Amino acid sequence: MLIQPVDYFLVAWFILAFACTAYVAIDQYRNNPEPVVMKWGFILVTLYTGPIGLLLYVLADKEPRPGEHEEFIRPLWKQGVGSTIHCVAGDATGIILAAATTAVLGLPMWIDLIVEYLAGFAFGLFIFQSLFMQSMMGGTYWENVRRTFLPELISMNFMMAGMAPVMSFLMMSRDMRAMEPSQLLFWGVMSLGVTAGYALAYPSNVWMVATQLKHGLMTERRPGTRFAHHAAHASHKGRRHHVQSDATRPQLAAVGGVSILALLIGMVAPANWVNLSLSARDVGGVIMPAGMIMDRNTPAEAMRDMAAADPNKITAVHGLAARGDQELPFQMDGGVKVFELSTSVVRWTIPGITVDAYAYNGQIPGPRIHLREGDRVRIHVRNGLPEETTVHWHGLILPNQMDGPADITQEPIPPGGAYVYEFTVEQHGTYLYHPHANPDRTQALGLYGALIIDPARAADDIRADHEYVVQLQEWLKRDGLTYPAMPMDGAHPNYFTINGKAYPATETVRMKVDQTLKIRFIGTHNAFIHPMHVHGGPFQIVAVDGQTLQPSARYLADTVNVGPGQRFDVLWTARRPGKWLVHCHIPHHTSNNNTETRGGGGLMALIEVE
Ligand SMILES: [Cu+2]
Repeated sequence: MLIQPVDYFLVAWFILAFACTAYVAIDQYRNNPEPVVMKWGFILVTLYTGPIGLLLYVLADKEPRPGEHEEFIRPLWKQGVGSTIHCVAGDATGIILAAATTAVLGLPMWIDLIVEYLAGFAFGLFIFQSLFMQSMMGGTYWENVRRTFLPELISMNFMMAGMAPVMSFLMMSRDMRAMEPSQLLFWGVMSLGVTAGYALAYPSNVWMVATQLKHGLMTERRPGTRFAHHAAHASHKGRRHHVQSDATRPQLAAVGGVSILALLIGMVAPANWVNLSLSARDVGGVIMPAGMIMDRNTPAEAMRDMAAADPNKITAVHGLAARGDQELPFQMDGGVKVFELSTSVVRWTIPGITVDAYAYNGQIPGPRIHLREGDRVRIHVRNGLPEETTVHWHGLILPNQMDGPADITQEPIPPGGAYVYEFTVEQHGTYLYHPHANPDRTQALGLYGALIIDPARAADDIRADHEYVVQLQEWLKRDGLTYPAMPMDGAHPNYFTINGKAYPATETVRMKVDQTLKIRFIGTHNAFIHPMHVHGGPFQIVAVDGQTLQPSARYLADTVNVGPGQRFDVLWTARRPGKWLVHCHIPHHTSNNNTETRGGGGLMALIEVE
């Protein structure tokens, strides 16, 4: 699926590459007196490098006018082009086939590189070089394998020295779809790698042609073919002759030695920066947030943890009108309240932007579970996420196996799996539920909801004329993708929501002078302590973490620090008419990606008092 700008570029690039390849193929066979092996060399290299291959063909090999091919291809730089072409055609084909195979097999990147080198070398030596040399110099196939071993080694070393770092850095960079042969990005990296390999191998090929270790382009005018009658005009009739190279041993040792050095640097140096022990299967084509610190020790699990929610897994799209925190209906089963919760990936409007979120019952926040002290409840949880989950009932006294911590009190619920939680509600007050399987990622992507428990005794109820549940969340939306926001480099949030909406889309509480409002602040978010502030005079803090404070312990304040997992029930009285703000006092959290709309953004809502 096309989910990043580079994807559109790659589609255009490959269309162009196929068009260039078609042109080179047709022109080579129709109009150009090259031997077959060389024709195929240009066709393959054009397939891998698109317009660059076409350029090389037209400038160095395409016969400009009938009968001029022999003269046209004679300059050393063109012979160098041809020599590099038939090296790269074989080497790159071997490397690309090996890369696709090792990716599918799930081998680590460093083994990939070694297999690719061997495959590229074998392909180049046994197919392109030897066949080419045989067609040019005659002799047996194995004589030519022996004769071409050293030139092939030098050329392949430089080729891989250019291609290996391109593959290592780009495959193990932010967008790891580059490791998946099923993705266009993989083929884009291969194309860029072949181009880099060609550029690095070219100078050594020019030298090898100059010293007659290799030959580059040729003209083949077989009698009976359409090119034959031009042969008479050509001043140079073919080059089928055996030449002894004039390269000296010290020269060969120096060039060979430098090629080996370049190869080692190209293969090994990237390991200083990227983790070459990972395989395509380990990282699964995930995309990392920009600016995230990834080093040579970053494990695949850490990458998967920080990766963007996969837009391909979205099952529903919700517009601005959709609201979360809807009270969850239940069915009675012999005195047990039975609830249904299911997780899935949805696209949710904040607004202004959408986030690709993990949701309970398709809502952000998840549906409100409204219970009564003494209730027996059963909650069926179905997991529609592409990863494991569990549910933790934050703050509740319940049997240990109902508590939710994955791998501690229960097996995590696998994708497609289910689990049943059942317990008796012994408390009352403001609570929350959230996943306890990798909450670092899954809660940050939207899995949380309010648990509101009414007291059994009316005397325990602290009533107000209006009630407002405030669930906080931090989001990181960048490059069209939603990453789980985390308090770490590259993962800091840039959007903030109250009940799944950022100001000015947050709801407005409407009340009259002298009426009271009970705000239940819930720390459903993961990273920050949000100092939640109400304008228009102080509120009274009446309950903390679901525990009602004794009247003597209640106190007035106008700002309360709401950390992850904390709850504060506060009573606020409308003293004066007007528009009074509820907002976080970290001003960055009242902006939407550093912009303000109608006086703010993010963690901000209005109380309108008449
Ligand atoms: Cu804040």
